[in-house]
Amino acid sequence: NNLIVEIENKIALVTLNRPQALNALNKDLLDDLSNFFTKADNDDKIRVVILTGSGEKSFVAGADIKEFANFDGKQGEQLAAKGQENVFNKIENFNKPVIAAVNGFALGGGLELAMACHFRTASTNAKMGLPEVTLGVIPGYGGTQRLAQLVGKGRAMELIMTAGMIDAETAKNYGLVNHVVAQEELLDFTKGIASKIANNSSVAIAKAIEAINANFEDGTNGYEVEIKNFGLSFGTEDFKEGTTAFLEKRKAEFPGK
Ligand code: DAK
Repeated sequence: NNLIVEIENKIALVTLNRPQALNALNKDLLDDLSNFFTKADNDDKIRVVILTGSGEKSFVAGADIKEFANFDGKQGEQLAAKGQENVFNKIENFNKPVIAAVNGFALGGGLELAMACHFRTASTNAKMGLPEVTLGVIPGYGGTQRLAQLVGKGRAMELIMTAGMIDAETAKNYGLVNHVVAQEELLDFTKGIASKIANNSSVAIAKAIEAINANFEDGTNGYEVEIKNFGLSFGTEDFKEGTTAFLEKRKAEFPGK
């Protein structure tokens, strides 16, 4: 019940569903997310994933404070490593596009989850921030890294140090979200983007995700990954279909192979 998954037209709408705690991330919800992505990887019915929060108030209001309040240093470090590997990095490196539809508060671990997605849309009421230092901790699910990548080092420093919250328009100006729309339009708007993506070559998209992410990996030359993946694209059925359809002046029907 922590996760509601609805699949339609090759788009999986995944709703984080703990409304009593503003969808805060507890262990069960993180496990469910991890399991969902493991299964979705091999599910041909899914080409794009949209993550959103239940209710009208919150995407995810952070990690569940009740749960982590009693952790010690060792547990904190282990759980950060496990969470980053099983959920946040898994989403970032997922070979199908993952879009966060930020429908309200995205705080702490909630903003970290949205930032692990490939890009973000937001409703006008959305509020984003990393308030960890008000609790005496720092972001532990990749927030110090991804916020600086997305908005620049100076803005990330200020947001994390002040624990400030920014509204959706500011987030768009910062490049943290790509689009801001009215709340009642958010899901349809985001599904519209997802269906454009779903009509394109899923094989090519997977290779593009890998190449774009390579720029942010230590010790990896993104240009080399691009060259390799560019070459690999030529052997695919999607490439044959895409180029043939263009030459035959018809819309491509990609097999996704
Ligand atoms: N955890 C648990 N419960 C939460 C919660 C959270 N993060 N956020 C909200 N809730 C609960 C509230 O306690 C309240 O429950 P009841 O009292 O009704 O039982 C219910 O949701 C409704 O919230 P409010 O009554 O507070 O609603 P308001 O509209 O008045 O305020 C708010 C909305 C979002 C401004 C407020 O709820 C708020 O400030 N929430 C906490 C925001 C926050 O500080 N989040 C945590 C950031 S730190 C880790 C890795 C990462 C992290 C931790 C550990 N490890 C690897 C171990 C990350 C840490 C963070 O995310």
